[in-house]
Amino acid sequence: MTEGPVGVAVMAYGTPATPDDVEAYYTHIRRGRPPTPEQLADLRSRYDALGGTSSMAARTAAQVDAISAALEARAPGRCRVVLGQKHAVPFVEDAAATLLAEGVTDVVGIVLAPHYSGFSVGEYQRRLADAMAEGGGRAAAVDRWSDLPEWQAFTARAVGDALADLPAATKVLFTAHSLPERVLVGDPYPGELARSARAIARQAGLATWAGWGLAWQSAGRTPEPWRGPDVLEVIRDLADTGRSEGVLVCPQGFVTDHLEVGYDLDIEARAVADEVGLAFARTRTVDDDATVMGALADRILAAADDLARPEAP
Ligand code: FEC
Repeated sequence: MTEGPVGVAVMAYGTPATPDDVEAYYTHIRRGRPPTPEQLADLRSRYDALGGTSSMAARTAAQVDAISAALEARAPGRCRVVLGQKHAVPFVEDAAATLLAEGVTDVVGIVLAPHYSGFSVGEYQRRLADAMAEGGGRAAAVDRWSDLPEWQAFTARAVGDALADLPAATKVLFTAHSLPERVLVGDPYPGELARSARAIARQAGLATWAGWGLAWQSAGRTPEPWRGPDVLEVIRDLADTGRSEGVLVCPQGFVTDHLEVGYDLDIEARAVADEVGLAFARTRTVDDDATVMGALADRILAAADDLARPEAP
């Protein structure tokens, strides 16, 4: 057990700070390979549609502040909270360096994404653990929180509220970021998504036979197979059945209104729904909801307690 505060690395995807940062950001996502001019133009046009950048930076900062305030309320002075991002400064490694420089050697990492995949959340946690270990520190992980009752209840309410303004024959599609099939072999991600969708649908009182389904979104523009079906395809299929008048997309894999929600759903999926004659809406995301951020703080404190426990002889 170490003296002093425990570090908390709240980790998020990151977004370009300005339109000029889009190329460097995209290059980082592509693990150092610069995008082609066409790929860059395509990504820029999506950010342009949102006004040049996404609102993710401000929204992530609000989430970090809310988690910080919840930790402080529960355990005054116990935690030192820092932000660490996957693809933009401050990087995950910067978060570890900040803590180590302050003499904080124990850290709990939590990713602002509810479901675990070795390729997504696992990578954040590995990067944090490696960076802490290099400086003589150690890391514990809150790997998943899609089972959090407060988050499920928030999302079920969001579904119910959105359905109130849609036709009675509306299907709810729970979506998450697609991943390449190759990384999903033996990975818990699809199962976790199915379980949380089922729990939220049940709480929202959706009919299981036709009321809801699962779909994937935002697959990468690479030739390898990505997990499907894609939400755009599902919306078209739904219209073809002739049994639905509307579609409500619930992006359960995301926690805020960033590019993947603001463009891929609010612009692209809405356009497909308009084209095939279905009413369209998507549910609000959790953002910095105080109850859910408080419940995350409880998970963080439980992980900190485990880390502080003296090792068994
Ligand atoms: O608003 C913003 O500026 C940032 C939005 C953003 C979020 C996000 C979340 C996830 N991604 C995940 C997986 C992949 C894989 C690739 C990939 C590529 C991109 C590109 C952009 C982008 N992602 Fe992302 N992602 C966001 C943005 N993502 C931009 C590059 C252009 C494009 O393909 O659209 C493919 C590259 C690779 O092989 O690594 C895979 C997953 C999440 C959800 C979990 C998380 O938040 O970490 C999974 C937000």
